[in-house]
Amino acid sequence: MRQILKLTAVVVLMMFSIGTQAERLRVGASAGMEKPFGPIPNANQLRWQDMEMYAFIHYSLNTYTDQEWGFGNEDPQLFNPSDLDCRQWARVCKQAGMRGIIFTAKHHCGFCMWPSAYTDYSVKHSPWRNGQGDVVRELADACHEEGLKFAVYLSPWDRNHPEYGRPAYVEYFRHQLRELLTNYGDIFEVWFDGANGGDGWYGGANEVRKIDRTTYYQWPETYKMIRELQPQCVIWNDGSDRGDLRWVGTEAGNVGETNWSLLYHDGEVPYQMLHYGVEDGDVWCPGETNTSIRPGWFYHDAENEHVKSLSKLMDTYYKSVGRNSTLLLNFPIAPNGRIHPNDSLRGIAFKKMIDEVFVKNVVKEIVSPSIQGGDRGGSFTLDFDAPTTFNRFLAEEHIALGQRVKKFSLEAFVDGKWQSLKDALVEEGDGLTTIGHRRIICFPTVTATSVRLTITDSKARPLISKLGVYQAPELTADIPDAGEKLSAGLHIFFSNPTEMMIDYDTEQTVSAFRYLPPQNTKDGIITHYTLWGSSDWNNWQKLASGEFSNIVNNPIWQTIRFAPTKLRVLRFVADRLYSGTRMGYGDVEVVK
Ligand code: FUL
Repeated sequence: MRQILKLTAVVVLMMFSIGTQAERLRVGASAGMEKPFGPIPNANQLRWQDMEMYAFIHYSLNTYTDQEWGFGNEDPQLFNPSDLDCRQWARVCKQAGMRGIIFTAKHHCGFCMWPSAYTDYSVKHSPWRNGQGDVVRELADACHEEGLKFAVYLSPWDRNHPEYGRPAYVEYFRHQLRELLTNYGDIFEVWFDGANGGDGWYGGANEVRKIDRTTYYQWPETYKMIRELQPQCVIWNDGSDRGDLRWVGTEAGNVGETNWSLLYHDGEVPYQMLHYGVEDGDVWCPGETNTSIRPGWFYHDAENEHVKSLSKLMDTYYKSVGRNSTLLLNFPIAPNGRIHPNDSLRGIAFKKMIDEVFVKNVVKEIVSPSIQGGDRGGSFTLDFDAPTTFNRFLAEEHIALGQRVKKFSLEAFVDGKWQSLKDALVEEGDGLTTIGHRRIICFPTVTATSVRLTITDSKARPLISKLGVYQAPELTADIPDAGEKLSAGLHIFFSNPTEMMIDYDTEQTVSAFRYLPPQNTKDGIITHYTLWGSSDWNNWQKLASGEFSNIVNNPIWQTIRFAPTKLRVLRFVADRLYSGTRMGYGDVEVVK
């Protein structure tokens, strides 16, 4: 806990009034006399929150089948990377500013990246290292060598296992978890994805299996085992039984600008609660923002030119770490067993940019500022010697004693007048609500002689542990998020609410069809499709059919490839919609 100095604001102001362009001062009063207010984080949660950024690594048989979700019957013989190098992964992640790695030890397809004693569906039955390899071991060792923490993703949904959906599978799942938590050193987090699409191979049954995700896995028993085996580990949970952290309701890379680290202990956790937390929640359950450095979670050649731009990554940083969350950034592994250079270069540039703004380019930072005011608010002014230019403001609360601040305002003293600043990254309101572990406010560059933070509403006496002002370079997006619709030039019509037709005047040779689901609603998202082609409107040839894996949580472009075919009409049929009765689309593209 930080040293307390009971100073009046006047003294504090005098102490740092000799301003230079880059200064860090330790002043003010803070938490020493205070008692916790409301739910507070435990030691594991505090340590985890301080990690700020850590990596996800998605790697499995999907890497070799160009899929996002395997069905469970993919051949282990496909797993034979020529150049698998976990040290390269760890080095890249470290240089990208990640403090740890969470690895997909088992994804939904059920293939185990370690030689589990409980199944044959693992690296043990692959040609890689003659079946003697263990990716989990190699990565755990590499993390250790690089000083990174290590964690595992173990998918509860298993599309390979014959007993999935029955009690025997839950026992199998726990055996696997025990192996991972016993044999690979310290594990900082366990990640149990909530996806359960229903259908799968299931030992050859090839059917749909539905489970009740609130009761089937018997999480309390499993949590008990985790606490025993890894007392320092935090448990990720997407909403059913309360873990130590929560999903933020989207994989797009942003949490709500109002982000309480609280939830209710019981009951369902709808999107609103995942995304914004719950102001009067009764348990500490902070948000973890997970997103991928490229559109998919697994590697796809077709996405090599779509690695997120630096401005997109910075935007993600501000909307995750800058909104009282941690950032879990995914790096997929390419088929050769390494992180692709496009991803590693961008990841490293991302970290450089963060340092550029928040380490090198400090206009002013104050540790433990003394807020002048009453029990529910107060203000603090940072003065500069000379007019100073900045566009970022940072505030941190002493969360060990609770998240308290509900609302604040921010002003800059420009040309003799106080001018209100607001968060430029929010669409509605000023975005100046909770603070929590860290809140970063982005606004257009101002040149001012002072900046003033006023806490206008707080659950209890605000305990601010740090304030900072920075100047970030303006970035332009090199990959636009929105642009001309590719479908604009197509002749599209609907023969019924779930059937889209695309008609050409003459025959075309087509080799792929791309579908972007609706971006602002889940209604109409197609999860299963069939694609037909015809040259005469009478004879239809089936070009492809299948599932758009993970499209609901990650509504990105989906590509359906097929042998080049001559056709005049394409018929795209929604066999299953996520919700609603009409197929929706953000855009479509026909690739010739
Ligand atoms: C999702 C999964 O279905 C994806 O495949 C991925 O693992 C992501 C992190 O979580 O919900």
